[in-house]
Amino acid sequence: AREAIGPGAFVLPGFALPFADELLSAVKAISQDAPFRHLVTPGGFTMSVALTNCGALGWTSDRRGYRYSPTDPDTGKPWPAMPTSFARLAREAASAAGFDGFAPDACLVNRYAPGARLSLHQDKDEHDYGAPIVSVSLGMPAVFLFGGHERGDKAVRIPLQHGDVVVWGGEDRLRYHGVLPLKDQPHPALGSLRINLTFRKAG
Ligand code: MD5
Ligand code: FE
Repeated sequence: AREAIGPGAFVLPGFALPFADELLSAVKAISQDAPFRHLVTPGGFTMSVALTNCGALGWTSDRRGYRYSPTDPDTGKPWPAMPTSFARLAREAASAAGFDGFAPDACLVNRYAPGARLSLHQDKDEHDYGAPIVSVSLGMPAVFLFGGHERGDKAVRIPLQHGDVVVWGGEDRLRYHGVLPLKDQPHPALGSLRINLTFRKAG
């Protein structure tokens, strides 16, 4: 099933469910190599969401700005490789939403504890806005905010469950979006956590 939430934005309910256990064990291995951390924004705020990455490029932030980096600034090592199962799932989801040939080079792994939130923002640090973004939700449910092209545009609330996949591209690629503060609704697979994988073509 595929539900349009914009001209180039689609929810694929449960698309990742068959792969959820495999995805979560891979996330555990990734975070042993590249631990989750709370990044500081250029404005000096510490993010409530904890982040790590896998793939050739990883997103990072500090007082100097936001950027993609081939290495983990905490360890100086390359980010863990993107598991082939991740890249395959992202490509298949993109294709199911009408974007063929998606080849992500970055996977951001966001970890939410109860109360963590992501305020409205645009994803603008990638080179090529022609490629879509694929997002996979695991663990606790969340409410995703899907806004417009201006920060003040009205945002619609989209509930996301364990296993749901969202794909954004085309004219929806640069819409403002965010995540409401997470409620504590423990999930059998992950307890009081939510993990979100976002696949991008960053380079
Ligand atoms: C999350 N993550 O649930 C969200 C969902 C992020 C981020 O926003 O930047 O890590 S991914 C949502 C997304 C990505 C790109 C474009 C749009 C939404 N959009 O146009 O709405 O952790
Ligand atoms: Fe984002």
